[in-house]
Amino acid sequence: MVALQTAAAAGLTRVGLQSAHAAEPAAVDTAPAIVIGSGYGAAVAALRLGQAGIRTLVIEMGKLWNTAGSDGKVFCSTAAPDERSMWFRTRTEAPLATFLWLDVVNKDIGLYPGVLDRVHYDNMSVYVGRGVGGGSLVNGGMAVTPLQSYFSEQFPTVDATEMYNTYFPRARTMLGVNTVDPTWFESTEWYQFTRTSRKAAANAGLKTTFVPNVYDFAYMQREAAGTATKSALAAEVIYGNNYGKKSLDKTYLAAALGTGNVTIHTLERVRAISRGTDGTYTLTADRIDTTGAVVETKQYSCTYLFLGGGSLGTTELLVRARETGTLPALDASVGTGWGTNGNVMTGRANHIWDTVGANQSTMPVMGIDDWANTANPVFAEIAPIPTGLETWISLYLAITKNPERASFTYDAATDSARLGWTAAQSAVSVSMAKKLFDRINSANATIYRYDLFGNNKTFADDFCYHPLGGCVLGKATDNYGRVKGYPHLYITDGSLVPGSIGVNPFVTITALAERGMARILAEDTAP
Ligand code: FAE
Repeated sequence: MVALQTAAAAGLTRVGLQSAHAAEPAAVDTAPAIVIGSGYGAAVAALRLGQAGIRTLVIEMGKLWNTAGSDGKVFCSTAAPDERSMWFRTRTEAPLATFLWLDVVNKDIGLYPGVLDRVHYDNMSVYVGRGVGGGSLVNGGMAVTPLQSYFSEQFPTVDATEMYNTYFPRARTMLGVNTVDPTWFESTEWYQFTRTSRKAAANAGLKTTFVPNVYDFAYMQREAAGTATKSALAAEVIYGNNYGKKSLDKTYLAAALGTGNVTIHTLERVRAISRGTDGTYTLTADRIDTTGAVVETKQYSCTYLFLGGGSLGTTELLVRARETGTLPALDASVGTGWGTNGNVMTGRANHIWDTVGANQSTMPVMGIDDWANTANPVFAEIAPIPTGLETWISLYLAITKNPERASFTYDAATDSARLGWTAAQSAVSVSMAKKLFDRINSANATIYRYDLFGNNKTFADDFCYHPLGGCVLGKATDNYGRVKGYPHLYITDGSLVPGSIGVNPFVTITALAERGMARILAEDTAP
């Protein structure tokens, strides 16, 4: 952590123990191991490689988020977004398009490598984090372990007992998972919105459950008491949290740098991967400045290459490598098995007496758990709308058991991956979510909100927070993430998860990466 802060203060784009001490560190073009990306899967890889004494270079396309802007804050809030909010945009693209049909949510901003990206494909756009820590910088921190039975359904070749006894607990400990104090939850104004949604669900005979989080709830209680600077209680979340949240830069990545073997290069986007006749991998990466201009094209080489660019990033790199012939032997399943985790967002209008409170914590702590309903399995996170005003809105991010999957194909004209997701595939998620929320509306005599998602839509069916798959475990890779056809090439991120996991996914991604790294370090890197 010290290394992260020192390096950021010096304005460096290379972060590590060595670089923290030197103004102009020597270029590291060759490393035994390279990790692409710095989200969950990448961070696990970096730490475990560093601990194994293997010199490792992490290449991240986003910024290191540790330097305060002119307002004294590293990140901006959802209430006042500026250029730090979004990845090279001139206007924010928040999940809620409008409020009361008014265009008051989104704001014009300057072009900058901001922390949240919304990647647009036909019929689906995907929110992802950009920066050292990947999605952990922008997400809601919900740290949910999936039902063992559904995990086994999705990963039939993985030893679930070992996952639940060893790797899930290891991931939760490392991530700093904790739970809200139930007594405080029942009394605080900051979770009135959750209690109102719980009551509406209970009226429909639906079960709710507390969900753990990586936001430090002791810190949040101090925020509420006025003794700590507010973050979750100051509308900070999707554009980053200045305090309280244990994002990866404070957990896995800080520990990785602490090994002394890991260096992070930022604002460098890997675009090509090839393999030499000696079996080493060569990468081409574009280094950008904060205007987005490519200021240098760099070559790297390594013996062990770990892909942690996330479902979109890793899959695009491999689809491009296969189709342009730089890694021609990649399996035909690379690019397939992609899904949205059944994501769909919706809002309900409560009665005037069912207030949700002007003050809302940005960290969700409860879900409506109807996953056991085999006719229509849904797990719906009770989400905040932290506007500082009473809105009477109950917002939800539903995770449905949508079986639809799509594939990525390589588009030579744009040198990028295209996603073949259709509107009909989103309609499957909507129909499942609608059954659940129709039940809640009918039990409470309430209706949907029409003013939030544009075009009078009641369900946001065109974006997701949980991109999963593209390089599915056991298909594109062996049972541990080793890429088929290419020795010493590994995947550690959400692209391994086959499109659905039934809950918010980062604990699963982290635990699977822990499992893969344990096996790979034991078997593949011995001298
Ligand atoms: P990810 O965290 O996306 O990291 C990939 C990293 O690689 C990023 O930093 C990229 O910038 C970088 N990268 C990609 N391509 C390249 C390249 N070519 N060269 C260099 N760098 C590259 O991957 N999940 C939960 O479990 N609980 C939640 O409460 C939750 N809330 C969410 C809220 C929002 C708004 C969003 C967007 C997501 C949320 N998620 C949540 C999803 C979660 O953050 C996501 O599943 C994980 O971050 C995925 O982890 P990966 O390691 O796959």
